[in-house]
Amino acid sequence: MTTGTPDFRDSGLRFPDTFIFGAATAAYQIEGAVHEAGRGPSIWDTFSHSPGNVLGGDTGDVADDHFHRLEEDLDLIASLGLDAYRFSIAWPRIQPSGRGPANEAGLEFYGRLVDGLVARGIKPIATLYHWDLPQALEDEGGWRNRRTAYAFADYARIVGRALGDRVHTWTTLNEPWCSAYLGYGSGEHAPGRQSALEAFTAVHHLNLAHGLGVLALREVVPASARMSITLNLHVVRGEAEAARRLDAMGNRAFTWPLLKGVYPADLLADTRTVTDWSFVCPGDLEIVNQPLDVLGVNYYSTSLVRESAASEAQPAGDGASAWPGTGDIEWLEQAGPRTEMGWNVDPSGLVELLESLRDEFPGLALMVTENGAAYTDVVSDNGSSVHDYDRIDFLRRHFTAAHRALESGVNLIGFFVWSLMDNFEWAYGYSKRFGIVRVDYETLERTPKDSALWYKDLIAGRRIP
Ligand code: IFM
Repeated sequence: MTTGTPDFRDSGLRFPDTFIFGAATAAYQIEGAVHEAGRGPSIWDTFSHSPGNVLGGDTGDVADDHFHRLEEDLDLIASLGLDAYRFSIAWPRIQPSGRGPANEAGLEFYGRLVDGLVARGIKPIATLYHWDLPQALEDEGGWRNRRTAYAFADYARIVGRALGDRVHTWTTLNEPWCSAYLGYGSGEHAPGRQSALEAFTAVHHLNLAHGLGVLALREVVPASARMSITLNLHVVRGEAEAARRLDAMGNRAFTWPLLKGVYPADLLADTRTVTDWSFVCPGDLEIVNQPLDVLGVNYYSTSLVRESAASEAQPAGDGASAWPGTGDIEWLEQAGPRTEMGWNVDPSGLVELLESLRDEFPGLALMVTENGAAYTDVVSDNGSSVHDYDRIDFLRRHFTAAHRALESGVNLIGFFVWSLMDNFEWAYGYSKRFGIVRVDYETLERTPKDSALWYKDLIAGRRIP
């Protein structure tokens, strides 16, 4: 039964003692030290250093300098009382050119991170791929090339062998939608390619990499280790046919092969002028369809769409689009409030998404692996405090939404705030701050914002303050 205020601004709601409260980051967004300890170049190094790709010419060269501030950051994580910390491992730190033997210095860094978490009683949740593909693999075709999926499995095996006894949950990929459609469709993300065919090819090779990665991990990690993938699923509302098409391309292109072992027939039909999906080889879908212990869900906002009467259907051929072949679909302006990203704030979308996953995949454990917001911080005169009321309000509403999902029988086991600290927000560079901890990019000093203190309170009491 759903209770509480209609605007999701509840307080006092209690979460189960076993609920996992965490915060998340990703390697390229925080680590810096891109030329150190044997790390090879990634597609994001190349992309961010190519003029015009990232706002202000920002790069991840220094980022939050987390690589050099590991101990300080571990203490920061512990000071907030987090149950778990979700981080990603940079593939080019482990295999500088994407293949071959492990770079011991890279493994040593993540070993220290994992040990530091365990020593502080914090569960390590490791993502193997959060977009920083070794450039050498992109030079061989990147996710257009099936061999990249096999290289990913080798990489997963190396990392699993080194850290498998201490990592609580393994996430193969973060948001493969972004890797495929923004990386190869619209070109807004690295490697900046713009082709519908390449985007769909990348979708499948990422799905394949997930399956091969899980199989490789299972060879080397203890049976108790949990396997997952994180998807940014789209809550698409509005006209049914337009919503169906976007749901097929954005959501079911991943959930169905991963969880049912098939690509949706409507997706194959919708995209037939671009591809016959013959890059899906016999046996692939059995590999992709591995049992999952938990599905990670990243949620930020909703979309409202309708088919446009005005424009002719855009041929689903090549051209820059994150949603290839959907030029006839209009994305409608939605009611506010909005975050600094321009995304609408709608916690009801999170409930809707979690409930729809509960209904489609009964029993599957779910974890919100990212939720949070970019806002402009109000820093006190002496810099010692940061008042981010908007972010607290955003988080309150989304924790309330998560609680409502729990009440309605969703098997939701955890919630991770994006992000632990301000960081490199991809094509927006450092212009958007998602952190609950402020990073001063001049001094690299960290200051917990009011939202961090609010979250600490929440975790300590297992209830929304
Ligand atoms: O910063 C990103 C993160 O890397 C992936 N999910 C969305 C976040 C905010 O845009």
